[in-house]
Amino acid sequence: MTDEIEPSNIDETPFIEGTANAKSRYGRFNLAVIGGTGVGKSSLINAVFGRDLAKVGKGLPVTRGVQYYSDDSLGIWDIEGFEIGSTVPPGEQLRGHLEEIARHPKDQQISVVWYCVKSNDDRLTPADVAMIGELSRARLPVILVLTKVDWSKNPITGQRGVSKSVEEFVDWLENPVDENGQPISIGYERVILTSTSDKHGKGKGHGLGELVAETLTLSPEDEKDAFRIAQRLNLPWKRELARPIINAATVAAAGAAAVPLPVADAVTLAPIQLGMMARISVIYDIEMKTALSTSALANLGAQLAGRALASSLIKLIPGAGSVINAGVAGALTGATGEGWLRLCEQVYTGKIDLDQMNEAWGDYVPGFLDVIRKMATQRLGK
Ligand SMILES: Nc1nc2c(ncn2[C@@H]2O[C@H](COP(=O)(O)OP(=O)(O)OP(=O)(O)O)[C@@H](O)[C@H]2O)c(=O)[nH]1
Ligand SMILES: [Mg+2]
Repeated sequence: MTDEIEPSNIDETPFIEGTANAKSRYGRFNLAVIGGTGVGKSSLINAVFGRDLAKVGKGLPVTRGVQYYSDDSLGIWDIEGFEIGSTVPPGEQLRGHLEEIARHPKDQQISVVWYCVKSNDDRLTPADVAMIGELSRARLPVILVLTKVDWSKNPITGQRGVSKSVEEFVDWLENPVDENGQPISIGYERVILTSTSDKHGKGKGHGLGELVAETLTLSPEDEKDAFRIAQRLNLPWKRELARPIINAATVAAAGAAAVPLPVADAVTLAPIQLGMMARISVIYDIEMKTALSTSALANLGAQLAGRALASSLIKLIPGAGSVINAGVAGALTGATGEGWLRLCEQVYTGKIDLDQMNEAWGDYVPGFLDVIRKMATQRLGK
């Protein structure tokens, strides 16, 4: 028997609780996407959020033309555009939908609306104007999203641009006028040109970064973090959320070792580290990404924390001897957080498949420990 910490001795509860707390603290971002059949709503949602909730989320048939899909961090109200031939006027129909939505629980209420129109339509219809009017009367921030924009190369200048007719549509949208040339106000906040692929179904899309930036700006303050978590295009936002969690855990671990701990008691730091790891994995939506349960992730976290807190590793860190002082405890925890953050990023960007890792994580652990050891050494060296 060595004096190493057995991962099975680490209580996984702090990871499970940390996950539940983080999920309820961050909450859910709810987006309403409105537009006619085939304008590209689902493609846009897939491109921005990296998942097709209609397939993977929980679906809730709400009423004709309205569907609600959700998972932990994201809810989508998928609302059909106005159907020609309907007996109810478009504004009234949408008002009915909004009243229905307002009767739903608080965690399903709409934060931002993407009102989607095909960019090759050359105008907004009176139905669009009436519906956007209803949204703005309901005080919902609306982004007018022009979809399926074709960015093609100008044969002479070689520069990519949109067609003349799209340009004219955008000019009109920026300063809308009625048939008499009188300015009218329509009630959307911004116009954004997007595509999710080129006309051959290839390419990465266009305008999506701008769409997420504007969505974040218009989102109510207390929904912003949920949006940062739900979206998948902007990685730095996630890092910005994760860093303060690592810093807080570093401080907490230093506090826990204010009276230096015997190395054999390093496991005392495990709850702080597991809580930190849980929050970070919620930020990267690792459960969703990997289809691992919270308890499977908790187990993985405990394995890694156990290895990181092993006395053989701690003894390699300068400043540690037979005891762990505040500096070493903080450095070790900060480094574990950074290591876990990198692991989550790699899973998130698809560089590591955690499904496979669950079986083969042992192969990955030495590298993880190496990162922790280097970083802890660096932190103490500063
Ligand atoms: N060229 C091009 N095609 C697109 C783009 N976005 C979507 N499409 C295609 O348009 C079709 C409809 O896209 P969806 O995303 O399913 O549209 P939707 O609005 O969700 O349609 P419904 O759910 O049926 O109302 C699909 O064949 C997509 O591949 C785009 O940016 N450019
Ligand atoms: Mg769809």
